[in-house]
Amino acid sequence: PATQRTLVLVKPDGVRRGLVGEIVRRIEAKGYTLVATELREADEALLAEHYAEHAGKPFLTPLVEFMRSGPVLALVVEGHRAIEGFRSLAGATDPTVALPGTIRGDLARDWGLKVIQNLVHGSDGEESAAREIALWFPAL
Ligand code: YYY
Ligand code: MG
Repeated sequence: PATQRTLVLVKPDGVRRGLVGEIVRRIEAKGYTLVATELREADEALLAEHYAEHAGKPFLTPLVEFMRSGPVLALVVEGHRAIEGFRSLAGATDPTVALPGTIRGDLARDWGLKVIQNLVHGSDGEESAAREIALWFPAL
């Protein structure tokens, strides 16, 4: 498929730390297009759906608690191979080993908490992108 859409979240740590502009700048500088954005406070039901693949994992409860700790910026980002491309911009899940040059590698660190605060979420495949976009932006 040519053009893809992916769901990106700037997590509460990114909003709190004033990194929304920097993160959106990187997405735009890469050449992707913003299709929709919304700043919102996610409720537990939305987050349980969003993180359904992680049901039963030990980090799910602290993850949902963290994701409810403040507003998140949800974005739909579009471009050729945008799903893989944003994952590449974001870097590895663990910010300690995420490569410099990536959002997580440059801007996040391990705070020694129960959950990894790594600034951003990006859909990990076409199926999850479609599911997550429908969840966060039902009108799209
Ligand atoms: O897709 P990505 O965000 O890179 O990682 P996932 O494996 O989907 O995990 C979602 C989210 O959960 C991750 O961004 C941080 C947190 N997490 C964690 O705190 N501890 C882990 N061992 C794995 C994930
Ligand atoms: Mg994931």
